[in-house]
Amino acid sequence: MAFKTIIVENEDHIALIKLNRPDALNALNATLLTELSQALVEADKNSKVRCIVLTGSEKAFAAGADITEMADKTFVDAFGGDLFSEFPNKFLRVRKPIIAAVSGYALGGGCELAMMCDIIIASDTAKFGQPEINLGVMAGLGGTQRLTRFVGKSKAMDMNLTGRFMDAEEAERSGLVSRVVPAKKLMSEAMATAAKIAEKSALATMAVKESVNRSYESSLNEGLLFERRVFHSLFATEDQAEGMAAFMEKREPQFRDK
Ligand code: CO8
Repeated sequence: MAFKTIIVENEDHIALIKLNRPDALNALNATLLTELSQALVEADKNSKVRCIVLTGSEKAFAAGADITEMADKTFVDAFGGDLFSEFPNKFLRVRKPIIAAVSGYALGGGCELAMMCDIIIASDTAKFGQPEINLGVMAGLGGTQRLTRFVGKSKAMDMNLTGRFMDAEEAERSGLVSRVVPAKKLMSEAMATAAKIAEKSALATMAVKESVNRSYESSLNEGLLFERRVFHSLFATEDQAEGMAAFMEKREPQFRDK
């Protein structure tokens, strides 16, 4: 499918989705959000794809929701039209792991988009922020919720109240990103990580994604029970038998997603 605001490349078992509005630092307008949802749904359905990588440009992962599209909206438009609710609903239904490869600005909705992904790998040039306060509004897609869970209350308040940016080093120290690499190595690191995940049983990687995400949506006891039940259910798969047999036979496993 031809898209206007994103570029999709399928490489081996990886769907690489690049945000592509260079003139607006990949600001998330309605077209981009629709196209991104479509590309994600397609990648999730495509049986060849085992992991998804989402990235932007060297200068910006995404500088937030498109301010020019929001500027004239009223409360009735925003609340009545349930602004920005369709996109996360679709995004969060994707069952395959999604890696955000972030270089440059990840601000507002851009930071929130990265946080909706399963792993964030950052280049040393990355800057994260929730600067909506400077526009007289606040975060609307997880900037007060996910960010608080990732970096704690004090830093989340700091970023949301002052609008200051967090650099890559601070983001790694605070638990927002999983690793920081030199800008030149960002894509090779993200693709190598995706390739590593693609080698695993897809049943197991989907189970991991569901279980880790459950930890944000339930009490510890409920989350632990959910995790244990999913763990039990993986013993119904051939991949479990193969993975454990391969370990004992000192060979590489051949997963068949069965
Ligand atoms: N929306 C629209 N256009 C943008 C945006 C944006 N968020 N960010 C940058 N641009 C445009 C600029 O207007 C400029 O366009 P032009 O060349 O036509 O004037 C072009 O991109 C380049 O930007 P700058 O010249 O400003 O580049 P600088 O390097 O000087 O500055 C910054 C880079 C610091 C990133 C700066 O552009 C900036 O502050 N951008 C706005 C950041 C921001 O406030 N983001 C939050 C937006 S609100 C939001 O995200 C709410 C989220 C709600 C949910 C979202 C669901 C998806």
